[in-house]
Amino acid sequence: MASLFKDLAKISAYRDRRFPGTQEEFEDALLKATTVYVGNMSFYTTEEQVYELFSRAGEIKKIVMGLDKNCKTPCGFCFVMFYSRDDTEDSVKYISGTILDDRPIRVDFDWGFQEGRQWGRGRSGGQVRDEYRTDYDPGRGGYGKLVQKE
Ligand code: GTA
Repeated sequence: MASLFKDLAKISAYRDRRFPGTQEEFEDALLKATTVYVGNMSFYTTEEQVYELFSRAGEIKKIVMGLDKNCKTPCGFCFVMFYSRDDTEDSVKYISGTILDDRPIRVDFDWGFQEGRQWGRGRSGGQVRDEYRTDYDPGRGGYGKLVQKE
């Protein structure tokens, strides 16, 4: 079956500034990826819940939960690794935008998990987006970190 994800503009808007290669290598990795990044998760969602949901797309090799680098607690994202590319594409097609713990999650192709990528990169330990947001989000620790410090 022809892939729906040949057009890189449609494949991912995210660019990892810590990817250790060229833009071309980054794009190539995304086109072959069997790993997805899952964003906009609640801090309370467990690995078991992620497993249950993503198993609907195919057999999962491994899940890595994203953690706050200071507290070592879940901070609202994870990586799901599949065995097959077709299952990976299905998870992006069918699971992205679905509701998990009352939140629409975002499923994005990922260039590949490496040790260290499980940690939030925000100054306060969590994800960068939770540093700057100004809304109140009870599933993600309340207000953004900068607002909390004001
Ligand atoms: N495949 O979309 C993604 C993705 N994201 C958002 C994070 N990761 C992702 N991987 C894929 N797709 O391993 C991965 C990272 C890392 C881990 C934690 O998750 O590769 P992070 O979220 O803490 O930090 O990463 P990251 O990704 O380096 O943050 P970045 O790109 O600076 O900013 C993410 C978002 O935060 C921006 O899109 C924007 O919405 C917001 N943001 C960033 N800077 C500002 C700012 N100055 N003001 C306001 N908002 C900001």
